[in-house]
Amino acid sequence: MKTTDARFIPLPGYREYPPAEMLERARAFNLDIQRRRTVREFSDRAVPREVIEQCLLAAGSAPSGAALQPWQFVVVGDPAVKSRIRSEAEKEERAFYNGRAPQEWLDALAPLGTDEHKPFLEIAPWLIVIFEKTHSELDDGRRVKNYYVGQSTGIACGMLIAALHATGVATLTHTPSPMGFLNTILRRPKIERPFLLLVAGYPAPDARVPDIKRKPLDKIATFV
Ligand code: IYR
Repeated sequence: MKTTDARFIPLPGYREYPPAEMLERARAFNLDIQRRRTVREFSDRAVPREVIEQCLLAAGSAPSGAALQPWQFVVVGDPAVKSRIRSEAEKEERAFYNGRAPQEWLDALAPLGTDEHKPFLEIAPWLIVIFEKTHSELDDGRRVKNYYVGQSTGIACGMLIAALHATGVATLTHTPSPMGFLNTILRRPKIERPFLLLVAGYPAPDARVPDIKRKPLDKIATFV
């Protein structure tokens, strides 16, 4: 397809707000998203599949390189599959915590209190495995290269986490490394690379999180 084949429609759905309302909305959004914390202690209570589906649709609306949407979400609710994932992830994590990770990395992780035990992979109702795709299959069956795959998939994951948070679903961004075992267990093709494993569910009633602070604006942003 050439650029000249592009078809356009009037911008649908855009909303402008008066500046005061803009600021109010920005503040409200920030306040709400500041309540998001990464959770490592989950309840086994069920979260309806339809909730996850809506959040995935939201994530799938993310901008992407050449609008090719280079992601695949694989949602695992089957206890047997979750158990296999836990067992393979813990194998990698044992190697990570017992020699593979340099001391500097282990020091950086110390405030989080993480270790090789990953019971949440079996306890939480849903594991959402996000794959980044090096190639896309077009409707006519042709295989084309994807662009900015990491950026695109990262944005989609951010939107997924935000959507789940807005819904009341807690998440953990888990990155066992390496993650190749996810292709095997979930039978995904080579063009899909595991990007992130998102654990989703209700927090355990007694869930605790590390006492860490977020950087202030002047440490994360510069206006020029
Ligand atoms: N994948 C390991 C280690 C780990 C790495 C980072 I960077 C974290 O922010 C947290 C954990 C684990 O999940 O324990």
